[in-house]
Amino acid sequence: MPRPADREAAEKRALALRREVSHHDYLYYALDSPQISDSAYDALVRELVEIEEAWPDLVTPDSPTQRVGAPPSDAFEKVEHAQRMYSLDNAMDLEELDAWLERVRDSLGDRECAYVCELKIDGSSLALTYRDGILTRAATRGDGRVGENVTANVRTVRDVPLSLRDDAGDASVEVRGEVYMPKTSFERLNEEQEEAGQSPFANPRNAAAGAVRQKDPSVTASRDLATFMYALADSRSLGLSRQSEALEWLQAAGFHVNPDVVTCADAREVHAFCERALEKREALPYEIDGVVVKVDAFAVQEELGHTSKAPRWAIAYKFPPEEKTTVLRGVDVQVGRTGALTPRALFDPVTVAGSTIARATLHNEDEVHRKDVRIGDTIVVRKAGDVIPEVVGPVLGMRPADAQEWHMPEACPSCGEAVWRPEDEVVTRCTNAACPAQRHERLLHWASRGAMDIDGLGEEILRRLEDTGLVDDPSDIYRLDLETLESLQMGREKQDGARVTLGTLVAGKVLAGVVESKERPLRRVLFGLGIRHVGSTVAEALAAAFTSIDAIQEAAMTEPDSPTEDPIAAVEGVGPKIAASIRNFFAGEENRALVGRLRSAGVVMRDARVESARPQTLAGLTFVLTGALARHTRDEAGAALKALGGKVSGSVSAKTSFVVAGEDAGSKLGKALELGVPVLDEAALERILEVGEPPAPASGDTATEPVE
Ligand code: 3BA
Repeated sequence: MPRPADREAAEKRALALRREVSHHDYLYYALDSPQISDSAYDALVRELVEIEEAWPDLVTPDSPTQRVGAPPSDAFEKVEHAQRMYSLDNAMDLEELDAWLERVRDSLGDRECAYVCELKIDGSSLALTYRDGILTRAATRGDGRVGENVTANVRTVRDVPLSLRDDAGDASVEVRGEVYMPKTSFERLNEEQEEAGQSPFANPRNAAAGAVRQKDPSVTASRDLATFMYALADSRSLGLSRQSEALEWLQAAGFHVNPDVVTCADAREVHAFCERALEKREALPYEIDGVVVKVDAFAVQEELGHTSKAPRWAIAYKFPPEEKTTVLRGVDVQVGRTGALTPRALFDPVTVAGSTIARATLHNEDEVHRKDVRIGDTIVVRKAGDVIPEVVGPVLGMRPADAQEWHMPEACPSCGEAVWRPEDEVVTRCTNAACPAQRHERLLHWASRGAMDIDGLGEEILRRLEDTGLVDDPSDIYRLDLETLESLQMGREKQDGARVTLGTLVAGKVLAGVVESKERPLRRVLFGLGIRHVGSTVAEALAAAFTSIDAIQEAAMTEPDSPTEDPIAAVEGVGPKIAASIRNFFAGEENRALVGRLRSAGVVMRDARVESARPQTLAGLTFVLTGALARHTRDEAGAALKALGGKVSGSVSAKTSFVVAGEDAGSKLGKALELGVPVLDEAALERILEVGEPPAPASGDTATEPVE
């Protein structure tokens, strides 16, 4: 095509090309039935790009050339949904599904009620706002009231129309649905992640959610996302009266609508749909995790209404977790930092619920025998909660004659010393304090983020320091100098056979991390020591009560006159069992020697006395922090809440007062929504810390009340 002669001709041609390209996008993405070849399509796009380059002022926001355009951004702006995005109640089996169908029927009397069955796409929820037919905003669901503005990223998703088609052409609507990653793209992405040394995504849902939350839209564009849209925020204003009509409207307006939708008249038909969906599941190019059943008529939907979190007129029937069979090739044993030996199943790799797994913990010896799995067995595996690999059991009918029963080794696989399992315990332990595997785990724990958080001291460097005899216990870390570190030989060999050394730059970074960690608060030191039963919560309580390791040691070494006068057991959250474990730790001469070496190496292990306590205005309130906050670490935020008298807990229950949800908040946020616990964002948290008061309680049935 020759380039248009003048601006006017160019404008006309650009308009025609945009219509043409977006029409072919619709045929390709929404209807899955392209009518021109890829090269013919590319030629149209190329011509449009050339015109827009020659006359940049002719570029329109809905031009197909504008999918990737926005520069990377740092944070996502919070946006309020015009209408609440509810979640879905779950039916975990057919019985629960039937109970729901029954309830709906009961509340309708003898009136007839049709249902729409849709596949439940394993993706991430999305809301698209169109103003006068043009896509102006895309938002994540967030907590249902406030989501994140991900417009620049979502514009790169090829099946999201940048403008509405035909009759819908100038509508102002909010369209909702799911953004997902096809199975093949997900597998490819995970291979790339692993090649790049990054951890793979647990499932396509996480991968899709991660892709729409990329800082750089061009990264989102490369992730091959797609959408299925299924809801309109305000269908009634469009003159629609049922879900089935809304789906037709969406399809006609240019959206990608899942073709596997059936209107069912009764429970029997709903069941049949669920069965067929389960049979289809494996062959589908995208992951589904159930079926969503919705009452078709909007009038009936309105009658049924909502609970505080979900509509009563819809339910998600969740498939039982996907199970696969594979062959158990062996069982290895991992040694933890306390010497606990954990058997782990090693099997032929299988893809389950979207990702490849090849191992699963077997927890302990009894568990292996209770499950009766033998090496050589064909075994059934699945992912618990769709994330953690789990061995369900053997397929007994396929057991080979030479299948080998597994027994806990009598010697530690790391140090070779005899292992020991107390009569009344399930855990077998290596009790050799010098065991290299335990030493390694203890050092890793000391340096880990929850403990001393030594920046730069990773697993590989630590292992080299242990192998070369430079580091044996945590105090040795503080004796390292720059010279030793920079000449540390690392595992890899250069082409000429010479070993790679750590080098000055990395050594300096490690050393800076080590030095900085000397002044960590006492609770981190106590947790880092790995005293049995002293987790981060107990460590914190001890630190607050004693403020120095010397005071704890002194209390631990002094026999109380009576158990009721034990100053350690008197600390809230520390019972006699924990107190005994602490006494036992300090009774060990080598442990006291370690504390002494840490002290002389300059590790502080003492908290400055809090000068003036702030008024305890949050007393009686329990907070749970989940997800990544942008401006604080969870530890900092927790410490600040505690300084005002609030309690911080690791798990959500009905007693939780508030959940503070950061980025990528997962199951804890889900639990909060389920229980109706108010959810706060980071801004609301900051407000609490500033004014020292919790937000006013939510009113009415609104269980979640984000504070903006
Ligand atoms: N239909 C997810 N919610 C869904 C509109 C309602 C709904 C879903 C659905 C509330 C799927 C909760 C988050 C949300 C839009 C609220 C579906 C699917 N319908 N087919 C009834 O395929 N995963 N999820 N999304 N509004």
